Amino acid sequence: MTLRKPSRHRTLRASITLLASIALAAASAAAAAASPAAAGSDVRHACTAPARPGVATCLTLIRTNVPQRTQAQIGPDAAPVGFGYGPASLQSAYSLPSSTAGAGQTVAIVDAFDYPTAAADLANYRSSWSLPACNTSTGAGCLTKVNQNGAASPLPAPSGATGWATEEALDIEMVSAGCPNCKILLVEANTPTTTDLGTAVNSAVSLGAKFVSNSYGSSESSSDPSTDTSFYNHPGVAVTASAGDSGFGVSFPAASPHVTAVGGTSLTTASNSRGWTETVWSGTGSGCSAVEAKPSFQTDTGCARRTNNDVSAVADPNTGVAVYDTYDQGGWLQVGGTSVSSPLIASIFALAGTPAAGTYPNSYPYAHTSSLFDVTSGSDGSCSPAYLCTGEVGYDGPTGWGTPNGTAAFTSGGGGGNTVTVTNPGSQSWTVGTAVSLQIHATDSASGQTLTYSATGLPSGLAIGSSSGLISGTPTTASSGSVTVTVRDTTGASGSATFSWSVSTVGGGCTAAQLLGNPGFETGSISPWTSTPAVLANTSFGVPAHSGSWLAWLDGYASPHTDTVAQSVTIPATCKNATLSFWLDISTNDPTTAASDTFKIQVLNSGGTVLSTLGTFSNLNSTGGYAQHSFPLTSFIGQTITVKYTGTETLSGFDTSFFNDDNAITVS
Ligand SMILES: [Ca+2]
Ligand SMILES: [Ca+2]
Repeated sequence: MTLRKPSRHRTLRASITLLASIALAAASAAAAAASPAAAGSDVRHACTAPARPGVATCLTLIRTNVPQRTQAQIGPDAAPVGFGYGPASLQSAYSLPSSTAGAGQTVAIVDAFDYPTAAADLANYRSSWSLPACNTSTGAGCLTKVNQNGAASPLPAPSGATGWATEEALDIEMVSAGCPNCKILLVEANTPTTTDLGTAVNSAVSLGAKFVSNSYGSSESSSDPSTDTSFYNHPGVAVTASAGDSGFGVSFPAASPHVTAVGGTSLTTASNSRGWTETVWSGTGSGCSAVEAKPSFQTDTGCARRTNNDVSAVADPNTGVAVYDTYDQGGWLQVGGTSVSSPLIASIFALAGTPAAGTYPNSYPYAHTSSLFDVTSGSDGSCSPAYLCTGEVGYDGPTGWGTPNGTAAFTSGGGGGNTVTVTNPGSQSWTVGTAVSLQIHATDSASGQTLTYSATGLPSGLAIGSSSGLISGTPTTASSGSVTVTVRDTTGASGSATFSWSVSTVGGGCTAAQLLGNPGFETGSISPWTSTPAVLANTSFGVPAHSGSWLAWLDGYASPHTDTVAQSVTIPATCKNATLSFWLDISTNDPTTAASDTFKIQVLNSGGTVLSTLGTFSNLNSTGGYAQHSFPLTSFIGQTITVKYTGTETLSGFDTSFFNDDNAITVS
């Protein structure tokens, strides 16, 4: 007998765990080794000085192959053509309520040095794109400039040839594009040191801004956590920061667990219902922080510390935006970099409304993941695990949970986005003194959620495992009532199921027994089970048994395949209780978006007709090890039945193995 199945794929947790543990080192190494700001062809950095310890650089990239034009060359009050996206395109791409929302809100922009022509350039940007002019009675669309201490004077020295004026032009114009009704507070730090920029952030918050954008960064440092505490920890304020323009690697302050880390995409028009499509911009920063703690709302498993990013928006200079800067540029120019996406996201937070006091708005998108456009392709480098640098379904490093689809993902009120579904196990009838084992099953519409189980109305002697969902124990007294199981995810979304549960003192009607033969496959042969070929397996294959060394291994071929294993029993008519239980380990690398591969538990009569499907598990139910499941067979007392497990694999290139062991049909 040939037992080994060399062609079979093995999605084994041992190797996954190993990858996760080396990922941190790999991510840190990659960040450290990231080449200094490779801007690519036809692009140059607006800020000429690169970041160095304690000094940030701005994150704007200027297209050098798009000739700059004065407003006079384009025509008075005319919108520029050929310089990248303007407000209408950005509002369309992200479904923004820009014309109706944002009144009364102030978005602060923190940058270094003075931008002397800021007010005039902004007025020209707004008029050429037909945005309303500054309303001096309401402040809508108006610019206020202050120094890093929040005072109107003295302003810092003009930016000169440092390039920061272009950064400031981009920032205030992106706020205008996203939120034309917002007031804009430009806080100008004396220099781009961490301390000066951080002081400017604190002044912005002191002046009442609930939205603060930071389009700058530097590489991580061991002092970042204390810098974060001093300058970037502002509950009730949406603080955003650019993820960086040097590809895979983490930038500060984007790495702060209190800041919304904003990644970058390539944005192009498309003939789909949205009219737009996005991929990861290859230049965006992302990855696993070397020093910052993981915020509670992040549940990705490939990074033990803060993962960047949270959300994203357009940043690719090749799909960049039009900016007007007459101070150190030639008027209209096309720019990119994550300096585009940070102020844009800050303006969308402003459209969404004032953040709730005491909350960290960077957690909001995690509670509303379905209100973002998921970006699923492209990458910003090489890394492991791949999601830290690769666009994937659901959360990924470069784009976070995705790009804005309206403002819902930027509002407080956790739980609005996810749906938790609890499978109702049906009415339960048990007897005093008989051990109970009932697994509650639940699924979440969002991936990567940790579920917490609780129950009310359980008979005395029983309890539910808060992380396992297994109701176990031994009932101590007769009772009858209803049980409600509630399952909650990390965003606060919850679902519940209510079912009746009776405990009787009536003893068994037949001799207590276990009816299945070879229940744990330890005879080393399949009999008296029947199965499709190559289901009997041994731990020497590298697959796990629940006990002993033998098990049933269904599927795991990474191609469409069906395996079955079945056994017939007769449940004596004199019995009052009959329960099927078994252990199941679901090992999978399928996408977590659909129940692609399934394990079905059915009862058939002796003629082969399905009498009942007791339950179905799928790749979505993988718990990282064996879990016990049980189903009542009370309605089949007195019958000869076949219990049949069917494992069905539907995807090519992804494999799911269903490991089954230690089956039992107990009667009494
Ligand atoms: Ca994604
Ligand atoms: Ca076994």
